[in-house]
Formats: sequence, structure tokens, C-alpha cells
Amino acid sequence: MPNKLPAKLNTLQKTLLIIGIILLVTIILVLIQSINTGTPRVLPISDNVQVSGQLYACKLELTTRPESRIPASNNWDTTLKIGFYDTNNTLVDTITAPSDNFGKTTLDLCAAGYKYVGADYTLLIKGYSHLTRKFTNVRPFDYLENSLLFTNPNQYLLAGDTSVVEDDAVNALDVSTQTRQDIIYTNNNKNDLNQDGVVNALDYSITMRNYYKLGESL
Ligand SMILES: [Ca+2]
Ligand SMILES: [Ca+2]
Repeated sequence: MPNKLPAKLNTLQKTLLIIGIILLVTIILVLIQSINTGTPRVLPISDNVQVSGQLYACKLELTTRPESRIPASNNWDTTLKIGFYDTNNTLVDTITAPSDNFGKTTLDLCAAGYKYVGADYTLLIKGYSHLTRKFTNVRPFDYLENSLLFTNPNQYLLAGDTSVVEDDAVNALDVSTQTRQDIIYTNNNKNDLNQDGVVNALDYSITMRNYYKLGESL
């Protein structure tokens, strides 16, 4: 009997100690959670959150197709002069850039310092030895990255404007240029309209087919 009382006290002490430890750990965990996460704020239904802004394109990819190339595919490179006109037909900018064999021209408008917003534009696009084509109601700047295809047959860039006189017309000046002794039967790039590597009758026939044609304008 004399030994039972201390034994009971020890058991009670152990129980209290365990309870104390559990309470202490619980308190510490609650404190840590409240410090780290806090209490999330739930917006009441009456809160009205609005986000607005304008997106404009940084990267614009144009695909154009010069007519009558030999071979007909993967042979569409030229140098493009692209005029951007706003809804008032006011010239915003003119950009000159090469297109690759797939007809693609990639413009980084942000790097160039341009800040266009979403709106309709008219594009006047002229190839290296081609007449100007007009593309209306174009929205090139609605997305951060945008691609425009101008490759339908009625959108082909018409060839034959090769004279140093930049008149955006196919006429006698271009014929006389194309048949010059220092150009005919050479690989002169501007007069090799079909890009088969030589200036000859095939190119001359393209010029004659477009004779008297003019580039499109606003
Ligand atoms: Ca011309
Ligand atoms: Ca040729």
C-alpha cells in the first residue's frame, strides 16, 4: 500500500505532462498557421473588379506569294515594302523587309518601337519587282502574335515592275530594262521574275502579260 500512492501520483503527473505537451504543440501549430497563411479575404458579392487594357501585336507574320515562280513552291522570296494606313487612309508607317522562300515576313513591331492598337488597317504591299497590292479591312494588331496570309490567287503579287524608274506600272521602261544586253540571259535578280536563275523569254512573257497594269492604290 505505501508504494501505491507515489505510483498513482506518477501516473497523474505523466498524464498531465502529456496533456500539457499536446496543448503546447497545438498552440504552436495554430500560431504558425496564422502567421504563415493568415486568413484569406473573401470578396463580398457587391465588390466589382474590372480589368481593362489594350493588346497590340509585337510579332506580325505576313505571308505573300509572288506569281509565276519556278519551282512554284518554296520559292516565294522577295523584298516587301509594306505601307500601313489607318481608317482615315493616313499613312502610319512604311516598313521594308525581306520575305523568305515560304513567303513569310516576320516583323517585331515592339522592338521597332511601333505601338499599334486593334483597328482596321489598309496594307499596301509591293514586292521587289512587283506591282502594289492593296489589302483592306486588315486587323494585324489584335493579338500578341498574329499571322496574316495573302496567298489566294487573287492576292498574288504581279511581276514585271523592274525598271529603276519606280512607277509601280509595267510598261515600256520595264521591257527595255529586261531586254538590255547586260541583263538578258543573266541571273539578274530583279528581272528574273520567275526566279529560275536566268532572265529569258519566260520572264519576258510575264512582263507582257502584265503590260499596262498598274499597282493598286488607296
Ligand atoms: Ca515600271
Ligand atoms: Ca527567269
